[in-house]
Amino acid sequence: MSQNRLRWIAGATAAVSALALSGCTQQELTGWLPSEAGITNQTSRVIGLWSTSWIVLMIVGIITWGLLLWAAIAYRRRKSDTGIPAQLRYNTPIEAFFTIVPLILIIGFFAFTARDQAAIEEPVEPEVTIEVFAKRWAWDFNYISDDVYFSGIQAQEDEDNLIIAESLPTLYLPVGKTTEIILESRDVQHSFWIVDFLYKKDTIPGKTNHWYVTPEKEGTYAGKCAELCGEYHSLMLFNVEVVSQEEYDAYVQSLRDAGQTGRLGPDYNVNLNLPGTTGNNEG
Ligand SMILES: [Cu+2]
Repeated sequence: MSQNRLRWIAGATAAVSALALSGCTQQELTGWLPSEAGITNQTSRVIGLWSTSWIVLMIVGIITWGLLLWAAIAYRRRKSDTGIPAQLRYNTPIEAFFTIVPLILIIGFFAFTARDQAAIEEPVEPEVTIEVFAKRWAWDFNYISDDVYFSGIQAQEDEDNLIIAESLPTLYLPVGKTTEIILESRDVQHSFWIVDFLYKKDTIPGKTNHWYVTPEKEGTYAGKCAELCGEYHSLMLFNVEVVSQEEYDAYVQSLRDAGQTGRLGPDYNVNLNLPGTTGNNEG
């Protein structure tokens, strides 16, 4: 390759990278994830894992596409060629390379994912404990620390099939407080997903799951069921309001004033006749 051409390629590469790196939008910084760093104590960790994985994969992609293109051009059929080209098989160094490099990549992705997952799943002493019961097709929220509850209904639609925002169940969380969310199901398997928190976890009948999170930014966030659970799964929506401690206390007081004290426990579950349960006729 001539010096001139090399210089041209180097120049073009530098120009493209400068362009790509200078004008990073918020979307690009988060790798198009629907969130941003600092919404919870976990979002920057998730965004970091996601974006770094993409950068590594893009580099692998560019090298691979480059090699493909180079092979196609360098070994293209010339006018002087006759017959079929030399038939090659078995190249141990290249085959070993093709096996070992992806293996190293996969082990790397696994290790970093396991590290971040362990950090996110680490139980912490909660300042606020919320118990969530998923049910077809809505949510019940028990504010265990404050002994009040809220019982949701599934999203309602207007004549144009648009969701009526006021009909959605809303979960209130105080900002900056270590929160334990206890996840349970009243019927079938659901998944509790707060989109901007970049995390979801299944609610499984007969099993209790835990999620530890500290919301760090006040705001309204969308939540939904992320496990197909029946006819109105798509209407199993909720909102999350991350609010100041004063607003949270005022909300808790409003539930208390409405008489919603105590807990909507498992006695409201649908599947009461689990194995080992004695029949009703035996009293
Ligand atoms: Cu569901």
